[in-house]
Amino acid sequence: MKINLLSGMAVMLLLTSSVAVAEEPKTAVAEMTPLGGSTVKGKVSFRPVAGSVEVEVDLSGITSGPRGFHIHEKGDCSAPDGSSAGGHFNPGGKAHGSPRDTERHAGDLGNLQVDKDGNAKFRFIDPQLKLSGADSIVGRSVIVHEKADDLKTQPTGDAGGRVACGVIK
Ligand SMILES: [Cu+2]
Repeated sequence: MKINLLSGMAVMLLLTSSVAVAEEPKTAVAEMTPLGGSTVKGKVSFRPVAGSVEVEVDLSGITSGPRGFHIHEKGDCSAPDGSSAGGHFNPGGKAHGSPRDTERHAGDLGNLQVDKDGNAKFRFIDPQLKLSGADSIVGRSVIVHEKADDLKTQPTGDAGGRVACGVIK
């Protein structure tokens, strides 16, 4: 009887610790690969910072000017035009907007800041992204678009085609 009780407690401890590990990924990364004829590649990294998520962008091969980028709902970059990634990740059923709006898709990250050499290297804190739980971005994808996101046209921001895709792992 005593042995059964002890082994039961050990099983419970094991279950508790494995659940905790599964729900708290430390960081996540999307390795970005070009779509179609584009040369856009690099990576986008995510790490938890005080209840928010810090996003670090390190991309190259982008035509100059701001370019829309978002988290899309499916972690599938297999289609040559990136359509397999689906629409913007929008677990809250909200309207498209700016990353600074409260009414926005969770995946609305606005525009890449691109330098004259076609590189985008910058970081920012996003208050709506989650790396764990039901609305986690892990297993979804990051998409870079061919045009700027106007931050208002529904539901895409009129950002045009998709020039790079990476699954968030
Ligand atoms: Cu998009």
